[in-house]
Amino acid sequence: MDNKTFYITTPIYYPSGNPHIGHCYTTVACDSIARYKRMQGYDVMFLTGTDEHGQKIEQKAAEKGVTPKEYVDEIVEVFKKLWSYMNISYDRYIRTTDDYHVSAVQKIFKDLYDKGYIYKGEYKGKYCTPCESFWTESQLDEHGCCPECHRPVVEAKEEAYFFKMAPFAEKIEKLLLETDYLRPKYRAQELVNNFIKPGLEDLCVSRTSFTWGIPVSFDDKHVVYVWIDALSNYITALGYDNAAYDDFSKFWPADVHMVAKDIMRFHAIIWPAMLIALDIPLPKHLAVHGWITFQNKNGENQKMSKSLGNVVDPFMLGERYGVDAIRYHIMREMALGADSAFSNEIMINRINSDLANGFGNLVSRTVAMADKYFGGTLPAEREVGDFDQSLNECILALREKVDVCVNETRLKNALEEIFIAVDRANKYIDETEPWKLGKDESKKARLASVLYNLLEAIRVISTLLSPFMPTTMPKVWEQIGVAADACNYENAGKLGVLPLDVTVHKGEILFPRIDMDKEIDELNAIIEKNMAAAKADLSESEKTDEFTPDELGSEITIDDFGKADLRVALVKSCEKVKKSKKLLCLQLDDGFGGRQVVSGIAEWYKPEDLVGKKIIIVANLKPAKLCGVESQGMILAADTPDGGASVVFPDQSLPCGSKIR
Ligand code: ME8
Repeated sequence: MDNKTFYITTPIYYPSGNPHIGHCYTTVACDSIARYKRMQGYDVMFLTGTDEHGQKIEQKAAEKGVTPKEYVDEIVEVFKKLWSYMNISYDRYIRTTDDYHVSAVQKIFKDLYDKGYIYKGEYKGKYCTPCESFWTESQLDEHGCCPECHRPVVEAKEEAYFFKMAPFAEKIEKLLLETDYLRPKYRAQELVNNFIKPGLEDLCVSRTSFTWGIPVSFDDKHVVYVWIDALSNYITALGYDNAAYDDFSKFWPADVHMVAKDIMRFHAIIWPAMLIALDIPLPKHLAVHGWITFQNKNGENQKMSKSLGNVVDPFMLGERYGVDAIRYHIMREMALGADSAFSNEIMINRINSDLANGFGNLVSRTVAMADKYFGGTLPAEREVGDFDQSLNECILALREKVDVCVNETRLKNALEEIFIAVDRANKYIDETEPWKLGKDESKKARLASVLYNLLEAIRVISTLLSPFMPTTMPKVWEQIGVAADACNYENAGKLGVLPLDVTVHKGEILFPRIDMDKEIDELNAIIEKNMAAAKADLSESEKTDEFTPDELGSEITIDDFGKADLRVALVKSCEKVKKSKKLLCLQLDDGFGGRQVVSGIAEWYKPEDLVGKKIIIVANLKPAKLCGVESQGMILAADTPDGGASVVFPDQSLPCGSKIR
């Protein structure tokens, strides 16, 4: 396998906030593949980095009163610290502010311009500031918002350079539909239908409205706008158009670019178009995974978002459960293509069942029995028996099964295969009942065989697990008495590697069992604290930036709406409803003699916040009793991003009883 190379990349992340478990997913997945390929003997280049230009960074730095570079420098350190904490074995880290990248992007831009693929024009369109993306009217979602993040877009118009997309449409359609570039393949048709069939729009590739970017070398009023800068990282980091590195001919084309679905379009359409224009061979695979969403304590799935304070902090999880358990959980949960909800319950169950009870128990039981019955060193005698063949066949077939899954970037399936073997080995213990063999002096040879088979199974399993959980497996090797260098890829394909008289060493518990109830209470307390802190920390613009509204309700007619009688009313007095933490009782002047309304807003409003204010009520709602108190209608309030309520205050000069239509 000499001279075989393998090049894998993560996206380059925006250092516009601290990294979270979502960033970890792609990075840990790429790291595991990179480690697996190294174990297979490949010469691997694993690239990650940060995408440091753009308006958002410029704005955030200004809010903090620092330069954009100072701002990104600080966050890049947190990314690097996290990658080292998570045991990420990247070979190269690119920052788009690195000089060599800057000058290479300028050359690439000029090259595309000289070839006639970039031209100057004027951009008029819908612009999503958080995503830094222009969209056409037809691409907006059903609410007229950004189709990626569903936040509002603004009209934008400015002189800009454009990258012609039409010349590449046919080739890209073929790439998507007729090759296995895109994984999972089922997303190809959706891309072709949404973007290629309606006619590929030219891409805006420069901006004049901000300065934090790479200047266009021949027109310095413009900075290169996001995607040409960002996507080029995959080749500049190898030395394309620069002298900082000399690895382009060795590693290009990339074997795997891994990204989440939010940036699939850019990697599936724009990146191939750029490469075709530059006459560069296309990468082999684009692996697209879904989003990690967050399941809150009420069991609802929410997008992970800074303003919700629910971004799961990988440092905190690592401290509590160990980095390898976190690595295992995120890879085991996330299937290629599909979203996956991050829930603390699922994570703890997974750690307990697979790692503590499954693999951890297999190792500790086996080592403990070798210690108990043979003082740690197996005797050389052997006796073959029932179930040996079935276990050994399962273990011998494992490496190839895992190879296939890793080659197809299906890491969840790779781990599933490995844990089928773990279960098989645990079942072998139940089948062979070594504790019974241990009581009978005449069964010592059989007992030695059983334990040896188990140790061999553990050796193969732990070798194949080591790219996924690189910290724990060397501890396993220590316990089963095998040298780390014997736990290599070649040996993972055969049995009989351990010496017959192998000596085990009892060690620490690999994955301690977690007390679910205690942990969940503690984690919920941490999340609530984080949510409050996140809310206090965010700037006003960010609070609304990150908010995703609920789905729109189903259509109603004007007559349906007319049934609701909405009126302006004045809060004359207000008090808490006894025996209820949530309810306030409001006495209102509704312009018709007054009424009493009970509202579940006590968590967010004190009575004195409301007295003297005009509000809006649903005046013809059938009266109901809440906590025994009659409510004649309800008051209007909006959901807030943190799950609270915000009362709607109309123009305060409106008379009581004014109808709202
Ligand atoms: O898009 N679930 O950077 P970015 C799963 N700079 N993956 C997630 C995730 C989540 N909740 N959140 C983030 C950019 N990711 C550009 C990329 S590449 C030339 C330029 C991961 O910081 C996922 O891999 O917004 C996603 O594609 C990437 O972070 C986006 O990171």
